[in-house]
Amino acid sequence: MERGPLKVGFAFSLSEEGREGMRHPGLHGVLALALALVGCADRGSKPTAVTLMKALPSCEYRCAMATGGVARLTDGVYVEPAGPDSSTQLTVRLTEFFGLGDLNGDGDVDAAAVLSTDPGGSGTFYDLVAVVSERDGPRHVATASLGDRVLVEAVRVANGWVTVDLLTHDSEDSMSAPSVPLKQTYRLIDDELLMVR
Ligand SMILES: [Ca+2]
Repeated sequence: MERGPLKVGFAFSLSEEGREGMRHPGLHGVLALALALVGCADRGSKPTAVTLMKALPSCEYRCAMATGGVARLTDGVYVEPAGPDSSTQLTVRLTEFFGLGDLNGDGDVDAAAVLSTDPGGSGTFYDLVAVVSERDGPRHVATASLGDRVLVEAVRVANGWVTVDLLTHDSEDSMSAPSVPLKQTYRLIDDELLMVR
């Protein structure tokens, strides 16, 4: 189920470095844009909030439902046939919900984002993913399932904690209309996103 167009770039506060880059694009801005355009191939440069944010829609994400267990997104979307000779498609999509901050304590900015996976049948499955900045580029290191047809409302990163606000279902809800508000908090520990409360 599609929930509006991909909108990357409004759900976080730019660092001072990011703001500076936006005000004075110049050579620095051109370089940042060029690096962003190659997405996960952004290798060897110091990660910034801006370059990481722009790389997310072209990163490679582990996805158990995809062939080979990997979905490399293009413009925030990955599509493949749902099965041999299938007329339906598996679609993995980067939603507009993400937060930026240092998740693994190494001082470099990382991202927590939400992917949706529509396997081409019933259901759309939402996952919280952790993408950490490494020397050779951003890397998807951990996934936590948020559920089938939940409604994600916000993702925030603060002091290494990831908080997700969402609506989930009670026994009265139809799958298309979750009504129960939940706030879940995660921490990235040893490349696992653990729900801590
Ligand atoms: Ca980090």
